[in-house]
Amino acid sequence: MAYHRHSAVPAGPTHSLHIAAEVAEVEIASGHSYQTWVYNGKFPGAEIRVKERDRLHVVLDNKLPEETTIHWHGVPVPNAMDGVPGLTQRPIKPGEQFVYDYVADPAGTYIYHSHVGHQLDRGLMGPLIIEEKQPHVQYDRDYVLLLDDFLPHAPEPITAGGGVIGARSGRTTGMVQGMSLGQGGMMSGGMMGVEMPTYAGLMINGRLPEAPVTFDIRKGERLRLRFLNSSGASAYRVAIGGHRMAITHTDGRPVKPFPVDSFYIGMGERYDVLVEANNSGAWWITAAALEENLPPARAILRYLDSPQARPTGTSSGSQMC
Ligand SMILES: [Cu+2]
Repeated sequence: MAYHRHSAVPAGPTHSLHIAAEVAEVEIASGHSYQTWVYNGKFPGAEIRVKERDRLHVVLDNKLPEETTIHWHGVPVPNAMDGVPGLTQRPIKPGEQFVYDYVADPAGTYIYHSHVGHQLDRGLMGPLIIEEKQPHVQYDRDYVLLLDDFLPHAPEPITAGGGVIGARSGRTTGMVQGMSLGQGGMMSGGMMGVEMPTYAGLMINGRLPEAPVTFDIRKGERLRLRFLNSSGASAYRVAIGGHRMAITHTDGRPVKPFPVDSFYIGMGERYDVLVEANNSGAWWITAAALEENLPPARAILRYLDSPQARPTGTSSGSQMC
């Protein structure tokens, strides 16, 4: 059934974007680059930020050696714009273009990503923020933190794995043990977790833990942090040293704010939280994988009025709530 939330409300201004899906070299830590598939040469793809009811007009240019599409994860777009190959559209062939055009509604925190095979695991993803005209919470800063598991090589199809399952990772993910692994097509988007590929690291905004991004803040501010889990197969526990959080939105939808010390975020999920900046210093924001034995993804929350530029200790130390 079609979803028309405010269909009587006229659409806002149009944002015309051009997105090239292409092969590019991206840096994920100082001096550590690798070649992968991304949008407009960037990993993650550039943030798309519009107001609710604005119109998005996106020309996707497929410069990849394979077919591709874009899925607007979580946004109730018209069916023909949903980017599911073979179901809502023909996959876009190499060298071809496709135009996605829809009204961005309702407001929320979303992900745009490829919906062909395991392309998501290469880096074809980015944040899509549809801002509320009247948010139900007040804040001074708004930051996006996209979580991803880093696959340093091309994703491999399930059926051609040749002992990938168990042999390299030592196990399969718990929820699907005993399932038939026959159909690669079931794995579209890589989000169903039939096996755990050999990820080499966990990232926030495309940076490995040794090269974290820093979010500058000032004492007394209220921060809105939007966490997006764009990982192919990693779920996380998220926490911030020295601070509690209030969850204000789950999967884009507003909820009555409730305080937490940490929260779990699964693949494809989004949590928006509010943080009161009331504890000067520099603190780790960490996202520890629930199943993989990898160093947690992390970023730095830095008070500009503090002389400290980096948190002391490790992200898994006593700072954690
Ligand atoms: Cu998705």
